[in-house]
Amino acid sequence: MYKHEHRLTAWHIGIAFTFLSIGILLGPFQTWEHAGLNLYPQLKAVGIQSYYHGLTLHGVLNALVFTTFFITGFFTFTVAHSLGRPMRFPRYHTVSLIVMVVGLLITAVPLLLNGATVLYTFYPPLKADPLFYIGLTIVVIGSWMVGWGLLFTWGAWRKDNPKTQTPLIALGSLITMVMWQIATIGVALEMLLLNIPWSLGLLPGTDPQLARTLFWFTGHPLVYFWLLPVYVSWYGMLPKQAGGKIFSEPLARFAFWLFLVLSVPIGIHHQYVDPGIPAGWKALHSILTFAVFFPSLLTLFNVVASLEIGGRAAGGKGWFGWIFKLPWGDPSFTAQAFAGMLFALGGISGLTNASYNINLAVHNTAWIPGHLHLTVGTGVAFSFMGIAYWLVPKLAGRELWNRKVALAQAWTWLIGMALMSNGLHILGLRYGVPRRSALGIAPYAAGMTEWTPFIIETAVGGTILLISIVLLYVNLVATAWFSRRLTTPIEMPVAEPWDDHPAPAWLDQWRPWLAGSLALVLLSYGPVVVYLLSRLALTSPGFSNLW
Ligand code: CU1
Repeated sequence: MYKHEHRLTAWHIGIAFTFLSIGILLGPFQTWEHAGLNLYPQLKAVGIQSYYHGLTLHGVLNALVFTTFFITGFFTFTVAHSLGRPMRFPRYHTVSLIVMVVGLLITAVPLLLNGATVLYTFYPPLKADPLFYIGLTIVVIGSWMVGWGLLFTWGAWRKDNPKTQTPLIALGSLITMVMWQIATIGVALEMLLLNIPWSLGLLPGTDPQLARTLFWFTGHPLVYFWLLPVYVSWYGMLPKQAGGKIFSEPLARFAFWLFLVLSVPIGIHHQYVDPGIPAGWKALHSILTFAVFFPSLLTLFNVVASLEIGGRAAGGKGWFGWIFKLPWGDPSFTAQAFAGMLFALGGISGLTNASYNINLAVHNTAWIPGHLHLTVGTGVAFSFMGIAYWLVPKLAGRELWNRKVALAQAWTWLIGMALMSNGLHILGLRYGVPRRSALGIAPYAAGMTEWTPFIIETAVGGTILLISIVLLYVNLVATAWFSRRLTTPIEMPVAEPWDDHPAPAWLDQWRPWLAGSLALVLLSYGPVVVYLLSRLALTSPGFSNLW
């Protein structure tokens, strides 16, 4: 059953982890550089030309390539299994995968050759080779195609099941892909109207303010594109893995719909210090950002309550005793539970970032990478690793190679990331240490002895994370090719609702939520984009490879 879907998922996820291996291994070198151990001259032997070249590969491969390929693969799996039917157009999904791979290969050429050292946000006036922008655009188009294919499949299912409520796992997956369609309008416009013609020499210059605004139109909901697949797992699968049930399934559905409505119209919280955006719009996006914290709190409450059901079913007593009864010997559960714990802290630092005035203290400081390593680097990536601990064995038809190695990987990620992000948060908040920078060679960093303990903490964390990365890859490679064949097949874990109150009908209707989403996008961005277009100035030259 689902042979084609499983093969597609295996390719998506295999490509995701392959490219992640390059990006993730470059991370620890940055922390060592800050601590005075500059290995970038040695990295030239493998083609990494500079700190910034390595930093760009780290960001693009981890945050853009790994996430996108993992998500499209994971959702091909979840939608097929949750709806209980194969893809409506199987060959079309092969074509979508090929489109994504072609885009990735086009992106990879300038990226690996130091022709696109513009970091993963590719802020103009930093200017990359046109192939970088063209390739990334094609990857996004391929991801749209996957999303359309999933919707076609759902449409066929709906026709056969007109009265049935869409299963939660399929619904969460589909809402994520629809949100992604809306979210990527911004970066599509940035690429097609500004970056691509500009890098081809067809425009006299670019307008960085407009480009950045279009980027963050996509750049903020991008974090929900990363996160919602994790929520699909935390709501739909993790309670089952913990022996529990979903505390409130209707509440889970409600949270997904709220994310559809609130993910996009808040991107300007990344632009509080941009001079070209009127203050009132910054305030509106700030308020809406606090609104999107609401479904995150619902999720925290609902997921923890669902796990508590499992802990109590296993005999856990008292306020906290149930926690110890959770399946801490299962690496898939443990990685995702740890990811959730660190992610909660990342949510709190996210509230700090979202606060208009407090943001000024941490903007462009090391606090920000501290925050994003707790969110995308842990809440998301660590959860994807946890999912891989059951999904890769399932797809390979082999047992997880070594459960203890996987548990050691989870513990080292927890400890390494706690140290590294703590160091970065303090460096940014207390000392204003800038983000993105090669601190080891920065003249202003010389003699800053107060920074030293936290820079060392960061480097120790980075080194522990390196150990974790090695443990992860040894296990995944061994599981995929060398481990023992499965004797009993692995099924996708599907959590049942705790009580059998069905979700109300308004939680299974697309129209009101889509209308709300589009209305808020128009309200929050329409006037800003019109304002920026009325002042369009294609005057900025491009800067490339200054390092
Ligand atoms: Cu954001």
